[in-house]
Amino acid sequence: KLDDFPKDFLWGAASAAYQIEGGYDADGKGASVWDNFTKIPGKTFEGTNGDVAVDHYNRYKEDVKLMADMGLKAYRFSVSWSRILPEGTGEINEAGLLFYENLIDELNKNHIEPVLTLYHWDIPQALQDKYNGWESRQVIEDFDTYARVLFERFKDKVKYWVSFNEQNVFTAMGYRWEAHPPSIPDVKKMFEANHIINLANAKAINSFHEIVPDGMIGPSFGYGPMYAFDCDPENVLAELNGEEFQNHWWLDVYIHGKYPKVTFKHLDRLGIAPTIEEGDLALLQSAKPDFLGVNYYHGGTVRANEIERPMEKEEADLEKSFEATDPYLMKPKDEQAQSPETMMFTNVNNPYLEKTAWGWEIDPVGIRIALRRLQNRYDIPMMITENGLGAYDELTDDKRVEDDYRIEYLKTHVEEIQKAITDGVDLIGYCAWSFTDLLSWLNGYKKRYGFVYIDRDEYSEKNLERIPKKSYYWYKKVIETNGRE
Ligand code: BGP
Repeated sequence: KLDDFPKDFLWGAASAAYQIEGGYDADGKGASVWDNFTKIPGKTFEGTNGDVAVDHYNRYKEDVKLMADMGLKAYRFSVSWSRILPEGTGEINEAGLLFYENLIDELNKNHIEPVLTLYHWDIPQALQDKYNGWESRQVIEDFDTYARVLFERFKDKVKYWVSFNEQNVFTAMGYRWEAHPPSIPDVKKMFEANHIINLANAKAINSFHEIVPDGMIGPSFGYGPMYAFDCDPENVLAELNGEEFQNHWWLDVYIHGKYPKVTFKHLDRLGIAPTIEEGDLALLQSAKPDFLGVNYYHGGTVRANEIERPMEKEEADLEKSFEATDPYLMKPKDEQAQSPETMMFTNVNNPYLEKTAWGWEIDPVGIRIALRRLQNRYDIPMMITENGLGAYDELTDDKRVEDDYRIEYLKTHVEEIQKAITDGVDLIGYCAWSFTDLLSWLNGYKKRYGFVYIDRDEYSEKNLERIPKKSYYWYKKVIETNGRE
């Protein structure tokens, strides 16, 4: 028999500033790196951008009304740094703060718990220009200043805060796969910038505990559990390597303030380990998050690297079939100069799992495995801060979206988290990605995730009408019955 969901479980939905707001230069906002990146020819995704996005900046009241009608208990959104500090530092833009204050007030009025993300990938362009953004230690100070402005302003209105969204993803996309700004393929820089972000995260968490002692803060990590291809001990070892390299490399730092030894040594041998200065480890160890945000989409399956052991034919086929057009799924290329995975593991297809239209594995049991592994290793309260299905939704002539596939996806994941809770996992909430359709970073507007359809496409904003999908009514029921449906 399954345990009930906790009484005050936070049934939520999530979003990010650049993906929904629009108003890219409204009311004194400065440019972020994403405002510019999507306009570089050849870098644009379907030639579209977030200038208008789904116009949440002007329509937030309508959106919150839809959330309230649904009975949503929590709403995760991110603040655009350059709306608050157009130059990244210095002058505060009151109009920017006011936008978020109005949004937060509207949420609170409707008994929807705001979950505020400080950083969802949109560093001010001014700081990128000034000192290459996350590559400079100056950003630690500047990020802290920005975070403190928000802590001070919203300390009585917001209890749950997320520091960084998917640090693992935006550093890899930005410094390896050339898919995000600053689009510099240089793994040494990636590990250096990543270390600086760790320090910025720790410093901001310490400031938070000083200013908002009753609140809760944590990073949201993009976690994918690693599976061994089979029980060949070499492959099990590869799984161990994959789990450490892809996951513990960040999580151990967040929770314990230290880098896992095997990966550090490995990177050191390759000459790409981050530079640890005096005082760094003390800072990392001083900051403990209050919860861990977990973004879960899929895991990964690995086998021993070919260098260690030649592949069987069947495995070679599986490996060959692991080719993806989505850079999120790219595996290290041979020609990639310093591929740090070399000697550690090789990604292969999981023959047991179906995939989405974008090649992402659909693996509901994986969310239970994820929560169990994280509970076991870190023993900290967790919140699922993202989970959802990207699909090509069709609007019928009478304006309905019959997204039964999304219901099926979410339902099976919710069932698995209930099992995880029954197992003993300390889970405080579940935020589906996303509330409305929005801009997918690499896929434009046609990869839809929302409970609410937005009538726009890549090139035309049409009327941006909001149309609740079938899944909207399904989730409303889930919330009403606290997960029983
Ligand atoms: C996560 C991001 C989200 C969101 C989601 C879906 O990595 O934190 O911002 O975009 O993935 O990704 P995509 O839009 O690429 O399908």
